[in-house]
Amino acid sequence: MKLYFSRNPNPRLAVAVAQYLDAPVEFEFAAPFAEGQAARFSKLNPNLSIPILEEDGATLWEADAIACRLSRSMGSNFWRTGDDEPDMIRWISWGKANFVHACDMVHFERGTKQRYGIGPVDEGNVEDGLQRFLAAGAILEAHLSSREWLSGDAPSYADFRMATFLPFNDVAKLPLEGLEAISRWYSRLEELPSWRQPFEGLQAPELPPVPS
Ligand SMILES: N[C@@H](CCC(=O)N[C@@H](CS)C(=O)NCC(=O)O)C(=O)O
Repeated sequence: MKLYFSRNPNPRLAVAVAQYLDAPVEFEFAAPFAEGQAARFSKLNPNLSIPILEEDGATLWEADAIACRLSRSMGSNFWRTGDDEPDMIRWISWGKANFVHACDMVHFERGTKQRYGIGPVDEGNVEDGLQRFLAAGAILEAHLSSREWLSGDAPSYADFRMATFLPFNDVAKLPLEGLEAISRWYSRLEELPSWRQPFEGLQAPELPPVPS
């Protein structure tokens, strides 16, 4: 199995999952949007985006699908199975439409666009993202105030997915202050070496810096 990755948020998530599960994947740094790369990567993923998991001549794209695949192949309950699965999927689904989406909106303006010179920060989009972050953050805060992990009593993929953009908060600057349960939960995630340092030992250039 080969996992094509970069240091950006969704590939980082997939690498962290593979490392957490100790899955036997070969990691290959990829830059599918770089000049000259489209022809190769469009055959692996018509969206051109990463992560991509290549296995037995076929490819699987979307970090969530890759996490499910790796968890199954490792016989792990990280992607919950059986009666615990719907609850985990609830948080993945809600997260992508709400909390993660809000983080993505702000990170895209303050992070991705600035790193890659895509255009100036659209303050209207940032404001919209911040409003959504606060609304979703209140729901997440309430849920996490009485528990350590989103689903059950151990980390699941829902925790990793919910936190996709938080390692990039040096540039996104999402207001986590006052969201104490979320901050405690995120500190617990950072205690996991696979989450804190997923790229340890891997060959991958640093992301372009965000100009100050
Ligand atoms: N919905 C996709 C999103 C994938 C995506 O947006 N990937 C971005 C990074 S976050 C990408 O391919 N960027 C090009 C790069 O990192 O070189 C997923 O969850 O896997």
